[in-house]
Amino acid sequence: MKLTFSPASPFARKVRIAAIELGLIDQIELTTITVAPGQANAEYEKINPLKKLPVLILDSGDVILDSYVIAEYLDELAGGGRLIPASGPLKWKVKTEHSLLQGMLDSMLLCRYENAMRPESLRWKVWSDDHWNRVWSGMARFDSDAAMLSRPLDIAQIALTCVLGYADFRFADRPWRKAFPNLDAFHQKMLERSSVKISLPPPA
Ligand SMILES: N[C@@H](CCC(=O)N[C@@H](CS)C(=O)NCC(=O)O)C(=O)O
Repeated sequence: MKLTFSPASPFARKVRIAAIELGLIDQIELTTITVAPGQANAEYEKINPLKKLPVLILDSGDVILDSYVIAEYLDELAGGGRLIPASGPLKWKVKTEHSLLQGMLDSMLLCRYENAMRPESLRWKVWSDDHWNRVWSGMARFDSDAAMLSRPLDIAQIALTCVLGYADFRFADRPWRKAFPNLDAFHQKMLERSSVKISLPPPA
């Protein structure tokens, strides 16, 4: 299998951590590609018309996207119910938390594209501030969720780790550790896992 990948992508990092935790990383070749808004990549658009990474390309040639669906596929390959509970109330809790975290990552990426890539004269600060506020509110919600922060590892915790890692990587001036000490402790604990440590984004 091949995974389209960038070391800076929090979505690709989520899949990489999941694959390591599931013992499947040796079956996956990481293929580094560059995608960015405003830049054509005709070859890659044939694989994913959305021109986003990651996608998982199976040996059969079939393509799986997006990052959550890839994680779900890998979880099933590893026996099922490992990072995504197979059934019951916890399944829906984890999936809902993951959706919230996915939205937070989307908002962070929009802020990044708006503030780093869009021509300065065209930037819409009210809009990017609104997206950052969604991220901050999401962090506050998880900071007060002791049960979520202390459960056995699942895909929502991996996604939260990727949110916090991306905040450090691209928004180093936002003091999330000071505002959310429980998230800080959670992040420290996650960093004890080699999957989390080796997948940290490169120095910005
Ligand atoms: N919902 C997608 C989001 C993926 C995504 O936004 N990836 C970013 C990289 S971190 C990307 O490919 N951006 C390129 C673009 O939007 O042009 C997933 O979970 O895989």
